[in-house]
Amino acid sequence: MFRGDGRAVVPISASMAADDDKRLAAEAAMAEVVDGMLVGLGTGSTAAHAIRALARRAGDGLRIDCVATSETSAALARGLGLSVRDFAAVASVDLTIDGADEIDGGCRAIKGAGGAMLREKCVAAASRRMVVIADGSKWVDRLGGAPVPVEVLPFAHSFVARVLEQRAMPVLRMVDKAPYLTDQRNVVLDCRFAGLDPAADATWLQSIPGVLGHGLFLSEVAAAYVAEHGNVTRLER
Ligand code: ABF
Repeated sequence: MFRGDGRAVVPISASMAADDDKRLAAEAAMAEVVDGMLVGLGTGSTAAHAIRALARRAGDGLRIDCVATSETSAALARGLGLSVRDFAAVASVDLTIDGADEIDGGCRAIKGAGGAMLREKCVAAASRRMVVIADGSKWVDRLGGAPVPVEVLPFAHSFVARVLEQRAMPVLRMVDKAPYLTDQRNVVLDCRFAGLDPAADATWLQSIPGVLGHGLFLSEVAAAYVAEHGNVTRLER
């Protein structure tokens, strides 16, 4: 394509635009980071932008400590020079910045496409404030278009799958032709609900023996920074 002045116009691919929006959302959330904070690091590509932004600020003198929601994020953070503490030795976190698969206008989210939802929920629950960062494709009117990831004890996998079939279609997450294993060595059943009732289904999931975690975050998220076509919208709970 050429513009009127004859200069070539290279169309930006949708994925490049989405990644720019992810980076923009991550940068916007940096406004909430204060010197001396213990910061929870999320998991996924959007959270990775936040980790890189935090590392740049730490390099410029920002004094923060971190805890991570996955081994992957811990490795990325340490590789960038951030101090990452063992969450097992931490009672509370000042601010957690994490991604999401879906976020609605009331700051309720579906998370876990990255498989880290159990640790993410523990860190989110321990956080004084938890914010989501996302590109515009994650902002929905109603949760449930995305599957709800459920972390399941391998010992109980078949039993839990049978129970989940009462309300959802559970699919065992696979990678390289083998069951995907979380950092805790559990399996993940991605559950598509025909008509998700977030509150009722979260309670139901938690009641099933063998379910160790799920991706419905209905009360943890205080705010969200959603970037779309270069513009950031801040959602407040
Ligand atoms: C993690 O990041 C998960 O909870 C969520 O599913 C995922 C989103 O990944 P991405 O930012 O790469 O879209 O927080």
